[in-house]
Amino acid sequence: DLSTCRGTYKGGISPQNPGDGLVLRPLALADYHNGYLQLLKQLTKVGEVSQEQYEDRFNKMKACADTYYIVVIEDKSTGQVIGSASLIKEQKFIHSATARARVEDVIVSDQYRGKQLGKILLDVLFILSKAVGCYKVSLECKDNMVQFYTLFGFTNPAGQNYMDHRW
Ligand code: 16G
Repeated sequence: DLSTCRGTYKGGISPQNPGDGLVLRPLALADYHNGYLQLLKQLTKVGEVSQEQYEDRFNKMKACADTYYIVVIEDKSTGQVIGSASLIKEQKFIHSATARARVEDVIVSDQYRGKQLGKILLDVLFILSKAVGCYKVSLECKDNMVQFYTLFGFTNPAGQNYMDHRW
């Protein structure tokens, strides 16, 4: 229910109306042909992903009930996906068997920046993470995005460190 969105926007836009010709919707199986993977290339290395691989991954995610929420913004005039953000819900035993959420793969296409679309995506993921019962939401991001996420109340809590190990 996007009407619970508490964000304020300039210029009369909102998650229900993200801008002229733009719509917010869940990622679809057909988005392989609508520039979704090309969009992700603006975030990081995507590599070769065939249509079959994309569809297999999409279907595996969809089969995990109440876990993957991938929200995209489509430009109806081109049919292309020009923004995306993913919320992943992780089940926990702690905090009375609750769940937590992670914000991942947030990207707005370079030609569409400065239109508050990142804010719309983030606000929608916040609403979703509360609606699906998560006690917190976290993310990791590149240095140049720290300021942006700070605007949404994300902090780097003392005593918690992001670490990874790559192969
Ligand atoms: C950023 C993204 C993360 C993504 C990673 C890819 C957000 C909030 N963070 O940290 O979701 O998976 O970049 O970078 O969108 P990598 O290819 O170096 O792992």
